[in-house]
Amino acid sequence: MLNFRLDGKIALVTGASYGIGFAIAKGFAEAGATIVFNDIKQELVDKGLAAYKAEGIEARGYVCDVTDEAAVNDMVAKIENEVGVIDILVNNAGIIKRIPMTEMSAAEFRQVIDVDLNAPFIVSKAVIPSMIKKGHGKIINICSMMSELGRETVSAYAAAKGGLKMLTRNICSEYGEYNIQCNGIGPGYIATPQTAPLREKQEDGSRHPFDSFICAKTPAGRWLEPEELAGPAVFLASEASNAVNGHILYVDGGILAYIGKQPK
Ligand code: NAP
Ligand code: GCO
Repeated sequence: MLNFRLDGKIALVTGASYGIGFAIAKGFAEAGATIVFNDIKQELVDKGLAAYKAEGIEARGYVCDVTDEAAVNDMVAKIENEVGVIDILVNNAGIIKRIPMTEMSAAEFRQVIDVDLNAPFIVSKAVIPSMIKKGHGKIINICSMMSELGRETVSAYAAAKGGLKMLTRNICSEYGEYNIQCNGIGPGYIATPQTAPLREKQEDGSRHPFDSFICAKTPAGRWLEPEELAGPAVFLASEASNAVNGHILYVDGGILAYIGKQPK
């Protein structure tokens, strides 16, 4: 039976107080799931709880740094006690540092790898044993254009998101036999606070050069909205995608298919 619904499912979306994580969690709630999220600070969790409430969603929020293995294990145990076994995990929490590689310290590089690559390993590792016992599970890793492409100033981010693509394939390879599907979503350029510096107007009121660059690289000629990731995420979280495993679904408005706008 074709089933895109998530009724009765418990979904943990990391770093989901706002932005892409929030939009995906909202989509899951509309499809019937119970929403659990975490963020790194209490003020972000409070902001998230208020935002979910305003949408009529009864979400549970936890303060947890996803790079801290002990804290993640504690949070997952609490969720299992207070809400139930996690059916769907979205590894969404992430950071970016836009610094030319030769000016970046090794500590800064490691910090990006820690949040964007090591943390999805830590959180996935924490939820997989209960998914195995329950007989199913869905893990969705939020990858990037930078899982495929390079660009100036994002060496650590590209290394982490490229690694996350391969972690996705490996979780699929290792746990597919337990009816666990692990896929990635590779968002294009999404209008969130993370990308706000790339869209800021110049002092003279003109568009940021990066803004024009991205619109020229996207067939639709625009930035995408976080809500546009919800449909693909619901699909990958639902039984309708049970045969899709180890796949990276690029939701990029066609950037990877396009050579870019021709000069006039
Ligand atoms: P974002 O600014 O990257 O927000 C993600 C959330 O994760 C924030 O609430 C952030 O808190 C939190 N976070 C950071 N470090 C954490 C940690 N150690 N533990 C727990 N939470 C932590 O927002 P976004 O743009 O919505 O991005 C979400 C994901 O999509 C990221 O993985 C990002 O790399 C990816 N992505 C974004 C785009 C885009 O165009 N926006 C495109 C492709 C992929 P703070 O606010 O304190 O940092
Ligand atoms: C950048 C980074 C991100 C992008 C995203 C693309 O170019 O600065 O790649 O900010 O928004 O990850 O998928």
